Amino acid sequence: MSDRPPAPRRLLGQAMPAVAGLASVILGLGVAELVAAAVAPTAGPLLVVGSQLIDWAPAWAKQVAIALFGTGDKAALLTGVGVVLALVSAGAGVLERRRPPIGRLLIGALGVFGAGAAIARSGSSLLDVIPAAVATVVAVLALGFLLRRLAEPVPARPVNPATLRTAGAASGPSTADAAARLTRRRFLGLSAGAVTIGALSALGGYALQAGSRAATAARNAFRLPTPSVAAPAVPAGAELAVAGLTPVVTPNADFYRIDTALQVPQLNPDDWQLKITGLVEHPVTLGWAELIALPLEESYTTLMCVSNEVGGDLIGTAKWLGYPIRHLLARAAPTASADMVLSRSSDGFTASTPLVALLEADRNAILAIGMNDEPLPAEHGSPVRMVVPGLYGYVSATKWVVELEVTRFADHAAYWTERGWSDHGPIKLESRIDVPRQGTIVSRGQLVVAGVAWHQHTGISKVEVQVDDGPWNEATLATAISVDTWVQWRWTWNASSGTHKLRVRATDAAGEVQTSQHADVIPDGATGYHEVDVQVA
Ligand SMILES: Nc1nc2c(c(=O)[nH]1)N[C@H]1C(S)=C(S)[C@@H](COP(=O)(O)O)O[C@H]1N2
Ligand SMILES: [Mo]
Repeated sequence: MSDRPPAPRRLLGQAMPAVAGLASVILGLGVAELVAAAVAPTAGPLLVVGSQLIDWAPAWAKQVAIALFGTGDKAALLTGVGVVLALVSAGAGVLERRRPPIGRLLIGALGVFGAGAAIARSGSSLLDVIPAAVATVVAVLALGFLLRRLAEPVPARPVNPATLRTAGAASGPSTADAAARLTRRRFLGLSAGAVTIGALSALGGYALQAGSRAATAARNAFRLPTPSVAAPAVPAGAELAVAGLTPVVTPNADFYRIDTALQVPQLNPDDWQLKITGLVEHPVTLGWAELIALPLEESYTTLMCVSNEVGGDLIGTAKWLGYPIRHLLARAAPTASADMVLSRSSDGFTASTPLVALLEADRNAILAIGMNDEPLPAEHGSPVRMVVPGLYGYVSATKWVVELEVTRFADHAAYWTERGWSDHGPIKLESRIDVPRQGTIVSRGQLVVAGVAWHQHTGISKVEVQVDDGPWNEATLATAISVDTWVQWRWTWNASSGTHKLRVRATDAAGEVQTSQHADVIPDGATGYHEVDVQVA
């Protein structure tokens, strides 16, 4: 006779680890939804994986899914993800029981996949990997815990002598059976507990994320209104077509992002309101429906961060769609004593913008709702942000803006001003070399040197390049989109062997020559010449 347990018991022996795998993953995913609600409300692992699969799926697969499931294709996808996940989790339990730590490694692999999906989404931040990481850690620990409970038999309770008499000699298999039953019962109780906690956390987390989901849905459903003033087409000569040179218009996905928001605010446009308060004759309240019905204007503006080092990349250009702030301020009628507008975001950030900069008819200060023909992305301030040509972002470009308080520099300080930065922040004249990159080895002869230069709201008239300590050579300027944008430049260098230093400087349309004086980014922006060292072979 074989000493293998009978078939049903063998099956039970397999089923328990499978239950452990399932219960662990349900607990992990549930807790992750709760964590997501707190740190990254759009990064719950299931939805993230689902939406990435949609993005990654080839077109034919999407066609097949739509043909099979119609408008239920998303639900079918999530069900599919759930079924695959359940099978893998159960498998992980069984494998872990047989060959530890393979099961836990399998769960770890699922976690890496989930984290990868979270970070692959456009506009994602490092915080978005936290839910997947939490799910993985919780599931791995729970699996180890549950399987250990299965491996350690519960000692059978001391036997009641009465039972002993009736049952005869209660030794051998029957005690072992009783112990096994107890062990199983305890294990199943713990697994049920894990599933319950997981399900409740998932429900709670999901409920807490409802606001963010609604905001995302509203943003996705929104179509930008037709501008009443369209931006002129980007001039044919704006793009110099040099490999490695920064494109003149920055795609949203590549646009730098700077803010103090640990978690990107998820505002529902339908609930958005802007209040104009403070030193005004008529306080104004503007709702979303009213804003998008106003005659909106398109314009190209290069936005820049005061923290951009010389040669840095915290700068980008977009086509913005918005409404001139001066018209709204005209409605509010600022009083004569006012000289500043303190804009406030939904998350408490503030920026101090000179009132005149917002009132000037020739400076395109706008409340923007569109960025490069798309509704403003969440991380760039959805649904509404400010864009003011010529001023660093920290004093002008308030994202998720909900209030404009008309006030005086003497009475109020903004977020960064309280932290040592200047209360005024006009952008400084600067230029940058993009090609060749620092430290590259290039070959002798004709070599294209190229980059960008900017002095928003003034424009650039000249760019010059210097090799080592030689003469300044005038570069060819591309056609600027407008004085509010950067401009590309190029210069052809007849490179001779050796190590060389390239240096760039710009002159603006007012005749100011860029200063060579090095200044730190704090308190009001860096200056100095950008230099690149190359080795010519
Ligand atoms: N609400 C809010 N708006 C903000 C900030 C912020 O921290 N919070 N940072 C400002 C700074 S310092 C810059 S440089 C720009 C950057 O805008 P971007 O992230 O869209 O590139 O946003 C500005 N608007
Ligand atoms: Mo900034």
